[in-house]
Amino acid sequence: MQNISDINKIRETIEQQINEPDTSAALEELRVKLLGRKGEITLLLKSLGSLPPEERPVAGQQINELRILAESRIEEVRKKLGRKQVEEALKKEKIDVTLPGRSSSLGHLHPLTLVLQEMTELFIGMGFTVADGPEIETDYYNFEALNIPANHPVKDEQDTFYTEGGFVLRTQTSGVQVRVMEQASPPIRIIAPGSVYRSDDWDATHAPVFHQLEGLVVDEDVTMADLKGILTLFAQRILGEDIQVRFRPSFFPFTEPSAEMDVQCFACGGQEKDAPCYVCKGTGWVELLGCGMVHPKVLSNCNIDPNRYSGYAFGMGIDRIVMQRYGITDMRLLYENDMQFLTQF
Ligand code: 2NL
Repeated sequence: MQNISDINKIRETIEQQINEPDTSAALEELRVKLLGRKGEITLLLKSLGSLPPEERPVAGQQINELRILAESRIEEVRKKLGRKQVEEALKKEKIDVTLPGRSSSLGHLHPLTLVLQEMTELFIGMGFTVADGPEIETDYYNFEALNIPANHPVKDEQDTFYTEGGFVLRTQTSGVQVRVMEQASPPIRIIAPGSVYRSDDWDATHAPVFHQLEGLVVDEDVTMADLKGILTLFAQRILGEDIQVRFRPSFFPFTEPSAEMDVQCFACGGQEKDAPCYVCKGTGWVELLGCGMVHPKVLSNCNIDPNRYSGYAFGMGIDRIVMQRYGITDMRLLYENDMQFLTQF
């Protein structure tokens, strides 16, 4: 049975205990103890009904005052604890703005990209545009359209990766040029740079993925002299005005006649004729690219009349050129993402 002395006792408890909680959890515990469903003040209110009716209004008012007192004291302490929490957080999170900042390191382009961009810009300067296409090709665009029918021995040299749906990872970027020839009419003047694939093992001079830049010019009256002029200019721009070039007969199924363009060895300058130069092996010349006049069959495959138009094409591997330019002796370094190697460029 609760009575007036209980009220006084609870009021004293409030005054004594209200400042004890130092966390919001402890404060909540105190609130439940006083005002919760089974809290002391709540029980007191519930016991009103057992008092004689004439005592109820006075007791009721006193209990109510007690409830208001408890609520307001708890609210005060809640605010005080909140402020304390913020102050502590601020103390902990203090930032020393005078400390020097941490610098972030800036990346840079891969040597393959650097050389590819430099070459692309040279050709753009000579009036070429850049064409792009898929790396997963059909047998038709990678081989057939280029005068490489099924069972042609070149398919052995250019063995690649095949998908279950009958596609191949392109062995050259020529498919890009075939698509351009199908869709545009001459004059055509394009380069097609990009990744190409062969089923080679990884070793110092081979990789199953490498990079190629091919070029194609088709117009009326295009001759081998145009090919020699443009490619000699390209070699001079990329390796220096004084570089010597030579063209050797060669064979590609998609060009006729075909040639290989060599440049004077840029490591020994063609001088080490007897001593074994690591770049030219003492020959004085380094192979830079393959080229030739576009085969009439390739033109007609792309609906271009070989009696009216002629064209020249060329293709070069970028990886070997990058290796020669920077004196890299192992091709795998270009693909291993070793930061110690890459940050040198
Ligand atoms: C090499 C030689 C070459 C071509 C690529 C070509 C493309 C079309 C038509 C005719 Cl669409 N030819 N490309 C021509 C000659 C040589 O590449 O050694 N590449 C790494």
